[in-house]
Amino acid sequence: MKILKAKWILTCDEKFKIHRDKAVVFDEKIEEILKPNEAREKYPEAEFIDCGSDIAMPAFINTHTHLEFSANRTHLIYGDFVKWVASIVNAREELSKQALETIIEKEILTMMKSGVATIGEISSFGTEAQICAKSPARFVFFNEILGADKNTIDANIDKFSERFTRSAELVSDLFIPAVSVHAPYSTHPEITKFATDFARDNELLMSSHFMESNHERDWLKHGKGAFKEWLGAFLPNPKPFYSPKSYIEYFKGVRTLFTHCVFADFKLFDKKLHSITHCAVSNRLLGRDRLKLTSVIKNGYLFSIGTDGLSSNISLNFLDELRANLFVHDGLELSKLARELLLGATNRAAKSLDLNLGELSSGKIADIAVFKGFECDESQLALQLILQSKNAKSLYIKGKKCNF
Ligand code: MCF
Ligand code: FE
Repeated sequence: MKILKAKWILTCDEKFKIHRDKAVVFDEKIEEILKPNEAREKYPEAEFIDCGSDIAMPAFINTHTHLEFSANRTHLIYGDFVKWVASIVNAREELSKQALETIIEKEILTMMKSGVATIGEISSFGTEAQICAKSPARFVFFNEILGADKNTIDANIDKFSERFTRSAELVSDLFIPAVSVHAPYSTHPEITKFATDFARDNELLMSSHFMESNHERDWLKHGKGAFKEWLGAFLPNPKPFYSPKSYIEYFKGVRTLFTHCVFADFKLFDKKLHSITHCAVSNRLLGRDRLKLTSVIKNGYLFSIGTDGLSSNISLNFLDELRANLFVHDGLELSKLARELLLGATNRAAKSLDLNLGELSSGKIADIAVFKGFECDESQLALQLILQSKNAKSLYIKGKKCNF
C-alpha cells in the first residue's frame, strides 16, 4: 500500500472535485482519499510519498496513436487530406519498416513522460505488437483492417485474422486486443460487416476514422469531389460504399471510438456505446476545418483526446496536444475548456474504452500522474497545468511507479 500526499489532488470525477493537502491511498487500486495524518494512522505499514506542493491526478489516456509511422518527419504532404492520404499510401510500408523498435520505444517513453499510462494504438501491420506488449504502459491494441477492392476481401480478412490472433496471444490486463476499421472511403462493406460482427461476437472494442475531411463528406454524401478523382485512378466510375448513416449502422451494439468526426452529424451515434476521438493537431495538419468541440461538450457526447501518429503530428507529448487544443477551440471560457480537456484526457477516455480508471476515487485502478505544483487560484489549476507542464514528475501504473 502507498500513501501519496500532494498539495492538489485533481480527482477528475464528473464534478471535477479538487482536494487540497490530502493523500491518496492506493495499491493496484485506489483505496481512498484522506487527510495525510488520518491516512498514516489508518495505514501505518504503507509507504509514504510526500509530493509536497505538487499536483496528483489520474494518468492521461491517449486514445489514438499510430506508432508504426513514428519515423515520419517530412515524408508526407500536409494541408489537404486527399494529398496526404495519397502520400501515406505510397510511403506507409516503407515508413513502418523505418520505425525500428528503438524509435517506437522512444515515442512510448515520450508519451509516458508526459503523464500517459494508457494508449489506444491503431496497428496497420502488427509490427509494433511485441514492443507495446512489453512496455510498462497499458495498450488497447486496435488491429486495423481496410481494403476497397472486392477482389481482395478474403485476402484482407485473412491477413487481419492472422494479425489479430498474434495480438491475442499477447493479451494481459495491460495489453487489450481490439479491432479498427480504417474508414468508410477505404473499406469495402463486406469487410466492415466482417469486422463489426467479429467485434460484437467477441466483445471487442472498435475504432474507426470517420468524417475527417471535407472530401470525405463530399464523397459519402454526394459521391463527388477529390475522393472520386483519386479513387478514379484505380477503379472506373467509383461510387461511395456508404452514406454516413449507413456506415454507423454497422457499428450497432459495438463500443466504438470514432476518430476525427469533423464533419459528422453526432446524432448518428449511440450515446451509450459510441464516442468521439479528437486529434486537434492532426486535423490542422491534414485540413482546414475543426471539430465542433463546444457542441460535442454542450450536447453531452463522450469524447477523448488523441495525438494521432507522427504521420500527422510533430509530437506525441500529450501535454503538447492538450496545449494545441486550448489554442484551437475558442467556443468555451478558457478555464472551463481546460477542465473539459482534462476530463476528455482521463475520465471520459476511460469510459470510451470501458476501463475502470480515469478518476481518482476508491475502487478505480491506480494510474496516477504527478505534476510540478504552483501557486494559483483553484479555478485556474487545470488551465495552468496544461499551459505550464512540459512533463510529469512521476507516473504510477496499476499502483507501480514507472522509471524514467
Ligand atoms: O488519423 C490519421 C488520418 N486519417 C486516416 N488514417 C491515418 C491517420 N494516421 C495514420 N493513418 C493511417 C491509417 O491507419 O494511414 C493509412 C492507414 O493505415 C491510410 S491507408 C488509406
Ligand atoms: Fe489516425
